[in-house]
Amino acid sequence: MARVKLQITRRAFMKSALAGGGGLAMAGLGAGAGLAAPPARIIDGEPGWFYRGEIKRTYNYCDMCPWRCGVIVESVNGQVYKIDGNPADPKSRGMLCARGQGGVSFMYDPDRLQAPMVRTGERGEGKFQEVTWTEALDQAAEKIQAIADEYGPESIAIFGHTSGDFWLTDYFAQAFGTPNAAKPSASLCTSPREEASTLTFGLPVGGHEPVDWDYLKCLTLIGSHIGEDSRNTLMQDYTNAWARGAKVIVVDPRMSTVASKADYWLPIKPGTDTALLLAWMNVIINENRYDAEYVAEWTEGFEALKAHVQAFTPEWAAGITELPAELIAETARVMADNAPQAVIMPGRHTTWYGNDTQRMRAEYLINSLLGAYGRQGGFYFNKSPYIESYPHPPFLVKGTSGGCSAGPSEDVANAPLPAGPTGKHRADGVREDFLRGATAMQELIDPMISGEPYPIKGLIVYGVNLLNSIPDTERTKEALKKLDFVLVIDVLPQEHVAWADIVLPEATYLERYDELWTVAHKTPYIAMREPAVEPLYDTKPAWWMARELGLRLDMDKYFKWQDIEEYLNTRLMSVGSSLDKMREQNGVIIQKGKPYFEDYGNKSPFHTKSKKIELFAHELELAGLGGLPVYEEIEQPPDGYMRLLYGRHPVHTFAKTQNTPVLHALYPENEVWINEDLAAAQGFKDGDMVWLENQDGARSGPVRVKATQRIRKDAVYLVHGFGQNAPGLSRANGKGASDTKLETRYALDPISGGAGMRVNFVHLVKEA
Ligand code: MGD
Ligand code: MGD
Ligand code: SF4
Repeated sequence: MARVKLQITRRAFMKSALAGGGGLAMAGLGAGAGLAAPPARIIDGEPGWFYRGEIKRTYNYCDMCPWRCGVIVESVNGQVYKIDGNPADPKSRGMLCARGQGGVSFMYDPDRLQAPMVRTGERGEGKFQEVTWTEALDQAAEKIQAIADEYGPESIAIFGHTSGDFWLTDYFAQAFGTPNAAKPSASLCTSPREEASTLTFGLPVGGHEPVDWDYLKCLTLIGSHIGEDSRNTLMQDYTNAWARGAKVIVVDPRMSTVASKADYWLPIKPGTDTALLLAWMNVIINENRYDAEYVAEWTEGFEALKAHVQAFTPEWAAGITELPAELIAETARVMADNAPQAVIMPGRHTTWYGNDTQRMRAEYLINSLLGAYGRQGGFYFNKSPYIESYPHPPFLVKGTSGGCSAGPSEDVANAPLPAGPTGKHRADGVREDFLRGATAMQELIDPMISGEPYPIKGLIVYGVNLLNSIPDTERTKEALKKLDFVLVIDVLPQEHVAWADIVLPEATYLERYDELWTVAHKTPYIAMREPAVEPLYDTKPAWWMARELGLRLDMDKYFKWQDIEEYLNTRLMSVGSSLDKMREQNGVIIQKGKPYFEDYGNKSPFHTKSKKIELFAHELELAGLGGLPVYEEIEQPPDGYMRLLYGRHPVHTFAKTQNTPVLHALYPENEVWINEDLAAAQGFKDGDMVWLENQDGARSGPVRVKATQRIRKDAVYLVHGFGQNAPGLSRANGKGASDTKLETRYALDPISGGAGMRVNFVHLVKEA
């Protein structure tokens, strides 16, 4: 009884604490260069910004991370002062996380790129000279054209991320005719979960994990670290469910923030999750705890699955996962007792060990046994909003860039499938090994070096942190040296910018219009982005750059629109709206969804061949990859080494916000988490400065030791995005250690093409 009381008290405390934290964040980080705006009339002897002139409010969607919450931006006299969550937007509901608030500071970062530049020194030296936009675009177009004439359009690769990437990675790439467009948010992030979902349900997960939070009773997180992964509405939904008393099971080798609030923390041996998942299925099936009616009506392959899991008992899994067999059985029962309002939430960053699609399928099979899909409190079916593309002639190739965001890239025409150098597609348009729905970014590097199976000679990098996001950075540098042409479009002098031939500085999301943000959701919706102020310095938006390049490359027929407002208004006309009407409707258009089975009448919501959930994946079986998930042992750390794990920090996004003044002030450098007893045995203590060295001799640091009992002895943990080597980033340069630089190898998932990066081992070296 005492335990229950304590739990309720703690939940109530957490709810108010989190609400308080949100309130603080909302009040605190908005004014000037993103610093606190005290609620006083006079600030530093001057009237508060809100008295200095008329407050202009504009609609936008946040670009500080890929979640893209709807925001309202307040500016006075051409200066942005404040960003608030848009209450009408389903992904912010009037709130923001710290990074969203930090957008003002991101925009006013004095280190920003300010004018187009051409290289004057060697690649990598970072020596440039400023030029006019006309000179930069003319030279870039000339180079691109020359490469395409000699080697074909496919010899230009385009890497893109952040929300303006649509213009380059999707629109420009498909119109130009290169299949070699890729986003890190696919093969370095979500591709296993998307591929597994497509194989099992015929449907992708989409950008927003469709957990029906309001009615949820039991949440299981496999590695997802909500709270450190600080996606705004996800944290709101989690907090509400938790405060309501939903059970929480967290599986993580590290006691993450969310694990510290969970009912069950399973400190699993890294890389053994599939064994745990198989054992959970064993318990759920053998104890008849599955939803037999649902399984009979909506799934295919149950008998094969039942036979398959017989050997995978909790005792078998205990020996592999280093978790007690009773705990494995008990947590399976907790899930089943709460079904169908019980879900294993698909993680987002799912490229871990190279066998990741099978692990994700195992998660989906459990959710299916519990009858969670299409049921209130389980998973809803998300639906994309209806809106027409801007009319254009058919593109030369179909998009293959993928990515975790169901956004602008849905807007692609039905063009023939390309044959990329990763050999994904047969000439008849059938996916060769049906594997790898999206082009794998890391696999496009080899053809840049070897020229096989055909050469890639030019690279356009839009909003991708090339030397901080792709493993094996030395290989990337080798490729950069070999290329005939490198064009970088960015807002900051990130490390890779020094390797460009031409640098085009973009205006930030607060200074530009952009493609509409179309979101597959329980309530499908469309959000708009408009500039709050004129672009700072000599910067321009991506849509303008893509169009200017297109016009110079004889692609006029794809760029008939004269400006972005015409483009957007034409699209919006198809849903009876316009930019003006959207402004009157709080910046969003919300449509009706079809979340549950009853919304489909006699039709099946699943898009597999059988129109059912395919527990047994025939396609995988035919390809020799196994119709049902199996546990595969992975390499263990050599003596004296620990596995390198990594993840997020609540106030930073990847490697792009470390230089943002207010976010830098909150968390200026990362730490290496190591088990306290192990650290002591190795002669290290909390606060020591060390270097990390991996199995191949790559080093990063110095970084501070965080000696803690909250992590297993076989792993260390770093927040991703630090340890940068970019002198132009005056705050971030040289702070902490880089997980990426220690990831000299990765394990390729044969099904999704995802690059598992948790296959590197490090040891601590005293700072010299
Ligand atoms: P992961 O990187 O998959 O994160 O966020 P998630 O999908 O939640 O998981 C990190 C967790 O996995 C860590 O707690 C780590 O200890 C644990 N882990 C490591 N190895 C294993 C293992 O073998 N088994 C298990 N069970 N757990 C393991 C990523 C997500 O975050 C993504 S993809 C994006 S795009 C967003 N990025 C982002 C950001 O940059 N900053 C912030 N603040 N939030 C973000 N939210 C999103
Ligand atoms: P960021 O560091 O956010 O990561 O990969 P990236 O998207 O490459 O880099 C964004 C880049 O865009 C930066 O160079 C930034 O300056 C620039 N930028 C920001 N705003 C704008 C803009 O408005 N316009 C333009 N043109 N540029 C802009 C993320 C990817 O990384 C993902 S999604 C995941 S989940 C993986 N995470 C991950 C990890 O956790 N560890 C390691 N080692 N590698 C990882 N790779 C993947
Ligand atoms: Fe911006 Fe935070 Fe929302 Fe991401 S979760 S879009 S950083 S407010």
